[in-house]
Amino acid sequence: NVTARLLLGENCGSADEWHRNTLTTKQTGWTKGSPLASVPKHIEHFSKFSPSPLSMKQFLDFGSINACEKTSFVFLRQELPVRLSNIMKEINLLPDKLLTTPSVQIVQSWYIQSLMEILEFLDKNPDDHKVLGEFVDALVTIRNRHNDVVPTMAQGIIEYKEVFPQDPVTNQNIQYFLDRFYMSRISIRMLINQHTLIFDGATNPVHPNTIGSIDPQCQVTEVVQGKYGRWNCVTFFFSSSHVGNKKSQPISIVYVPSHLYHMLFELFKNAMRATIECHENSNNLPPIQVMVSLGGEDMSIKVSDKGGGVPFRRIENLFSYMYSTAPAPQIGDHTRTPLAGFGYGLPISRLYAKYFQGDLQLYSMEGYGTDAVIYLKALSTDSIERLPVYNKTALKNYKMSQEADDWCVPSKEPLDLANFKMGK
Ligand code: W6P
Repeated sequence: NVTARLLLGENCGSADEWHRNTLTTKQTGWTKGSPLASVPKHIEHFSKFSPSPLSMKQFLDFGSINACEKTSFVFLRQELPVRLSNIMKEINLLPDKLLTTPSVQIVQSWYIQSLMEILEFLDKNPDDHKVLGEFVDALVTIRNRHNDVVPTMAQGIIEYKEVFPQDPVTNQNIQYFLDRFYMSRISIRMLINQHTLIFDGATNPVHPNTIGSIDPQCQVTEVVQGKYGRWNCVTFFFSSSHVGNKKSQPISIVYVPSHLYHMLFELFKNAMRATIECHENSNNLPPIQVMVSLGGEDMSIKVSDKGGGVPFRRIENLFSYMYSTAPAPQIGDHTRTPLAGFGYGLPISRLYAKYFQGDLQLYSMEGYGTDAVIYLKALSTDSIERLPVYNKTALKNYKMSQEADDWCVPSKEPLDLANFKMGK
């Protein structure tokens, strides 16, 4: 029972330092000879490899007629341990007060368990069909095990925040880690989804031309219009919303429709909320406008609302895991936390955009409204996975100490000029 042992582990060291914390058998209480005892050694080995980012073309090749399940299997039984181990090294660099929270311990145990299950396949025969089938089953088990990583990590942050009040350094470090951790997770799930979808022998009945989760002709305006998922109340909104592009032609790119849907859903949700809250006393809501544009390099989608905007100072906070991790509101508590309800939607949507070399940015004018823009690569040759790698630079970023800022702190007190009076 991995979880139980990890919870019993003594990972207690200095309190608030972001320092190296190598997982040892002593710390975890693992007994020598158990399969778990060899895990740190495997993490050491596989974290020395850099993850191999795949391009859209490579993803599509795995699903084409000449590619085979065997090739994908041999690639994944190496690449998945590499990606898992790289990020597990970073988990171990978390400050003890965060690493030892029950929630983070559980997440860590899931990673250890999944790594072990994939390593089982290293000495198996790729020509054995039974092995290939077992591998698909193992991947499905692993994917399900990690379904709740995001809320579980959020719980860990809440537990940590109870001990440490929000401070800028903590916020920066958590931002750095979670951006890398969730990007790694997106990429690992992408690999697992591709393999399990392509080699389960069935075609997608709704979208027969997809290669795994990739649509080689993803119609962007169709995803915007909600044809890929249920928009629920959003469809209603579309009656008054304008979706346009310059030439009124269908625009398609090689992309993962579910990722695009996730980002757009988040942007619409926020735009609608701002619009409704800003015009509470009016029976006429200004429409949300969408502009889709295809250029030589970028495919951009702009979602514009007239919901009153956000002060520039607060924009960064909309993407902050720390500031948007609010404990569940207590019954009877009517104090409104400024960002409660935003959740992790925006930072994770931005990761989806960045995953294939795009971005997501907000341009807001307080008092008027907000433009949210998704930038994606127009060319599949530019759509290459953007992956974190554990190396000296990453290590340095975790060792950051609490030093003074090199910019002055503005003071709201009036300057007492008497201090500067020269004697006559
Ligand atoms: C707002 C805040 C926001 C975030 C993301 C997208 C749109 C909007 N509008 O007022």
